[in-house]
Amino acid sequence: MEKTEVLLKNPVRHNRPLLDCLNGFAGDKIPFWFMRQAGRYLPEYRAIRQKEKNFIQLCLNPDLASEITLQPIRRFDMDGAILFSDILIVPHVLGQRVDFIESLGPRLEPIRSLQDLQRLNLDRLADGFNPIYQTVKQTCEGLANSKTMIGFCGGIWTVASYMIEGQSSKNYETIKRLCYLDSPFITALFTILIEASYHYLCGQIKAGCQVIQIFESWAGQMDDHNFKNYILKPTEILINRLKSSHPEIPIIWFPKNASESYLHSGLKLNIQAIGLDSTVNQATSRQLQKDYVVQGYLDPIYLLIDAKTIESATRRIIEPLRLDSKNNSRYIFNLGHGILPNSPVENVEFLVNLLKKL
Ligand code: 1CP
Repeated sequence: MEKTEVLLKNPVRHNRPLLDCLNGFAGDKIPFWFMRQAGRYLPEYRAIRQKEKNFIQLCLNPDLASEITLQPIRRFDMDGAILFSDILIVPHVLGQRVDFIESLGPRLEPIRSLQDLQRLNLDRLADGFNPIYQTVKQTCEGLANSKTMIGFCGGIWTVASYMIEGQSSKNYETIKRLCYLDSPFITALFTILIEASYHYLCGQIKAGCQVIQIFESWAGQMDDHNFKNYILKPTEILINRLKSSHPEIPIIWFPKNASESYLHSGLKLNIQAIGLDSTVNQATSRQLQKDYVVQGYLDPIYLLIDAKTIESATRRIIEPLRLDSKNNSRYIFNLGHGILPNSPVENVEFLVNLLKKL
């Protein structure tokens, strides 16, 4: 049994390989799960989606959402189940209008001024998130003892970018302008989002989540100065609050396309693991592994190709990471981003069988 310095204070072995790895206990297999492991590539997901066409309503339906969370586990037996929900549930519950439009993605009524912030209301959180907590409870009831229940929220910057831009953005013009001008509106919006995300994560933990992942999907957008001020700082506040109330819960932070900026920032977040995207270079991933468990980072495009190509790419990623420089197991396999909807199920199955053998 190996212990490492990223350990939480008094870690306990739970015989859940994913959770144990995050707590510094070695196992004989590489734990794995996939971002967007529940979703449109699965026929059983598409069948449920036919019944509930409104994506937000789907996320707020505990029977359907817990069923969807469990679908990939039943089929592939991953080590972690990630709550089926979305990062944009937070603005929805705060009172912003959010619609998911088929083939277009999310559309939000933009919030861009202090006055617009009056449309948001923190009092709605207690009731608004309840169906999601119920989903967590129901999912945990259906999970084997060896599995780890993963809760999540979006990073403050990433969620704010959708709230301000109103949709997926090409160049983040509006939010960047506001940040570069040090707008008091940004400070006020971030304060609300930190508060809402903190309460949301605490509720997920109370309902049964054992690990939290923070998805900072649009982290790779800023220069060093702004990365520090507008991405790292709000993340640090959220993480420190969560750590002071829930020191035992490991946190995985996924700063997409920004692990190098993080490495060179001089700041260290109180996290146990860092999620790596597909562009990270091997030297960076090895360097980060000195301080954290690393998770990642097969490019999901490989799953669109064939078994032979998947196998060689997977082995290439795993080999340098499966043991760190001190021979400890500090590695969780994942993709570098979410599974794509057109991934053939048999390719996912091939990857899973390969991972179970390695
Ligand atoms: O059925 C459908 O058409 C909906 C597709 C879908 C799904 C399955 C969306 C819309 N969200 C989700 C689920 C989801 N989203 C999960 C569930 C758990 C899992 O299996 O992993 C999680 C964790 C998310 C998180 C999420 N939503 C992120 C962060 C991770 C990432 O992919 O970078 C982001 C950026 C979103 C926004 C979002 N949700 C959905 C869409 C189409 C988008 C926009 C993506 C973009 O801007 O490009």
